[in-house]
Amino acid sequence: MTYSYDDQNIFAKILRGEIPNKTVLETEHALAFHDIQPQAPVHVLVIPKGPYVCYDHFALEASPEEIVDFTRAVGEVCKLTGVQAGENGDGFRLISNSGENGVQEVPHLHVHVLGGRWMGRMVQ
Ligand code: IU
Repeated sequence: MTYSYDDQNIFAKILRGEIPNKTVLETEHALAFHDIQPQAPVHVLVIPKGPYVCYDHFALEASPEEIVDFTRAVGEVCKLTGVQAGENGDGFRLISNSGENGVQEVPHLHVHVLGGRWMGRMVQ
């Protein structure tokens, strides 16, 4: 499978420092920042620094080091924002819209961390 990465997408520009962001956490392979249109009291986007289009691109082609760093960054963001599910936290929801049917708007992998309110049931 081939993935075509557009380096002019908005998150690529954020990673290059061309557009400001409200950073929550930066690691060797990941950046987390507040979504500009928050859908919940906590709404943070976590992105890998590498040029990965969508979740499957990252999961299938990123190095183990990138995957571990990114996964840990998501966990750290949950703790930093106080929405962790463990340690008596209230919990959160992770979403990664991927591709057309997933209604992905920005073609650089991002995981939404949503919390701070009841998120509702996704499947009835
Ligand atoms: P999606 O999963 O690709 O549909 O989500 C893209 C998100 O990126 C969406 O929640 C936007 O509010 C968010 N976003 C942003 O945080 N900063 C931006 O400059 C742009 C979009 I454009």
